[in-house]
Amino acid sequence: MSAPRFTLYGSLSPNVQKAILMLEEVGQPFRMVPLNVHRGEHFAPEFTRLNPLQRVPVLVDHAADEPLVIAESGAILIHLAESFGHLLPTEPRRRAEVLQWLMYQTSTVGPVWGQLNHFARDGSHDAYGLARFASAARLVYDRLEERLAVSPWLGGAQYSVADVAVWPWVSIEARLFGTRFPHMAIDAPGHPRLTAWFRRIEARPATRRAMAHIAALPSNRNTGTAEQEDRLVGRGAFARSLD
Ligand SMILES: N[C@@H](CCC(=O)N[C@@H](CS)C(=O)NCC(=O)O)C(=O)O
Repeated sequence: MSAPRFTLYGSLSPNVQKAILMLEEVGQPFRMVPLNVHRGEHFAPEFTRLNPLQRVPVLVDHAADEPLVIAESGAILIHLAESFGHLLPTEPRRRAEVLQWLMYQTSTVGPVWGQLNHFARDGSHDAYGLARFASAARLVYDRLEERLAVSPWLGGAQYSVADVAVWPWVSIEARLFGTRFPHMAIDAPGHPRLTAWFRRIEARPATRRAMAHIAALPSNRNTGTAEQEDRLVGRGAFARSLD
């Protein structure tokens, strides 16, 4: 049996889950290389050579003689969509709409919810940071609900990479915070369209296969030492000089 065309480096994080979801959408087998970011495995020289940004996910496409290495989850989704002609329209207007919502995910949904995760979970006692990002996160939920009131899918008339990018984030935030921040629960009454959208995607065969794959990945939370956690978030001895 030949080796799969793709290798994916990653953890259990939502940005990695996006890539898994998309690989299942395009029906491509892949080799998964799990990295524990809490232990700083993504700072190792071998991984840094692949991605100098020291972030996961990283996808390697071995189709050509010289493997193509892609970091940034949005770029990974676009590469897979274009390679297999799936979930990214070519007609300029429809494509622009999809890309707008994909960029909204990478520029806003992920970073805002990621900051909330930090202030709500990681032993932070910064009440201002928590209040600021809890409110910003709520605004994102409201924006998604507004969008789904005028469009069946985030990217327009068809399921697209924009939906693939947002779905794992909604899934993970619900699991982490659905009790503490009730609007984040999947079935919260305040966002019926988002709930219906989530359930439609959850029922897709590719999503089911992706979730089975994700369920088999190790959870690395609370596995890092205090020093490794400081390095991960760039604080304490790892804070950058502001001189
Ligand atoms: N914009 C990047 C964000 C990637 C990212 O933040 N990945 C996290 C896991 S979700 C990571 O690698 N964190 C390790 C670190 O920040 O050192 C993407 O969309 O791929």
